[in-house]
Amino acid sequence: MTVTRRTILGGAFAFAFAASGSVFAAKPLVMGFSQVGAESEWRSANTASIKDAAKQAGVTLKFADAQQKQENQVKAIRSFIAQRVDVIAFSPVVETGWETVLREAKAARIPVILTDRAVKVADKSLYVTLIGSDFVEEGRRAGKWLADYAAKSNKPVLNVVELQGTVGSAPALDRKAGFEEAIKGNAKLKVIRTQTGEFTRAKGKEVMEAFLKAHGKDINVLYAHNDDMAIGAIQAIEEAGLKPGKDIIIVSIDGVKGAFQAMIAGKLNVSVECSPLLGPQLMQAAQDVVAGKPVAPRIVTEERVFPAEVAAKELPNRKY
Ligand code: GZL
Repeated sequence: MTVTRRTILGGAFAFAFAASGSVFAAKPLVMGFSQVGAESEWRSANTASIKDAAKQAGVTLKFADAQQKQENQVKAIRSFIAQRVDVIAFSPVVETGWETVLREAKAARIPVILTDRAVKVADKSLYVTLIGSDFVEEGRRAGKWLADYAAKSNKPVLNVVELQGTVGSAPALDRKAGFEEAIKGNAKLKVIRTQTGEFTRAKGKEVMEAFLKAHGKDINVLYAHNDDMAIGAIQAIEEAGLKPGKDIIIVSIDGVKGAFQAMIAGKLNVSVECSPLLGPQLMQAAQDVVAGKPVAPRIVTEERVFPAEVAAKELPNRKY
């Protein structure tokens, strides 16, 4: 564990106090945070959680929205290094292309914390920890729910279309892998189309319109990697004169309020929770790493599966 600048500074403060008898107010921790963007309800809730938690913890937050562009995140991280922040945190829009900038942060002796999404780097010392969900498990849970549904269906085969998240992002890669693992060898489930909807409502609607144009009533199931794309697809399904949640069964991930409302309206069949409320864990990890305390290399959030039948009861309890 590298001795951080702040630990040395902390010692200096202690010495100054002992020598001079006067007290210095400890300088608030300064965090640079690079956020993916504002592409979904989930992301907005994640941003709110981080900003609220920083305020609660007395952390000075320098926040940068990358508008889903990796080059903007790299620029923001370089700016945080130049400003000599105490800690850098970010949710990487895609898994690859981070080695160079993370090496620059390491050379500047500024610890880096990943939230939400993972990066693929050979040198694991380039970041302290990853705080966030197990996306493969989320994909498995979506696939298992659908396999249980298919087992009870009187249709010989259910044709599935898939709206993937952002190309190259950890949630898109892992949710696809987990879903495929859960339905592998299931003769009743056949994925006939898969394409990115970029985690947004607009793109999810646009791609679902294309799926419907090509396959129409042959589509039995939609698997969407997030609720926002599912909600966009619901609009496309209704505009095509079909009933979402009935003619086309919809399985989605995130568990945002919009999904609960769609389930209560009978238009969405299940949402697998993916909690965006990572702010408090992030601030705690930041304070620990800056104080030189050990931090677990992986902090996984606890999550549930919400089928439509529990949506009305659960909605009042939802925090995002
Ligand atoms: C998952 C997060 C994903 C959400 C989407 O942790 O990275 O990005 O599932 C969001 O809603 O856009």
